[in-house]
Amino acid sequence: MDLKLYKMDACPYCRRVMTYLNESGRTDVQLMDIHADKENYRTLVEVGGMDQVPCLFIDGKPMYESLDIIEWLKAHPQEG
Ligand SMILES: N[C@@H](CCC(=O)N[C@@H](CS)C(=O)NCC(=O)O)C(=O)O
Repeated sequence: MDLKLYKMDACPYCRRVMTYLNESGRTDVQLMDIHADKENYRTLVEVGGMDQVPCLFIDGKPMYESLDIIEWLKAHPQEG
């Protein structure tokens, strides 16, 4: 499964998801910083449809809302 988290450092909702990722030790989520790379920002808006982070792309399909993202990650543990 391809997992990409669109995020930015200053966002408390992104930090909430990052805290979960760090605490769980999960390593299968690629981090896509929207400030560090403008291409990430463009993809977020064009594919996701909203200028809002955090957003988890699950096999290319966007999921917004930090609590929904954490819930989804918990329900779908890292494989392998
Ligand atoms: N309820 C959302 C809030 C996300 C949110 O407000 N993110 C801010 C950054 S901290 C944002 O992207 N704001 C820009 C916008 O909503 O257009 C969540 O929990 O993920």
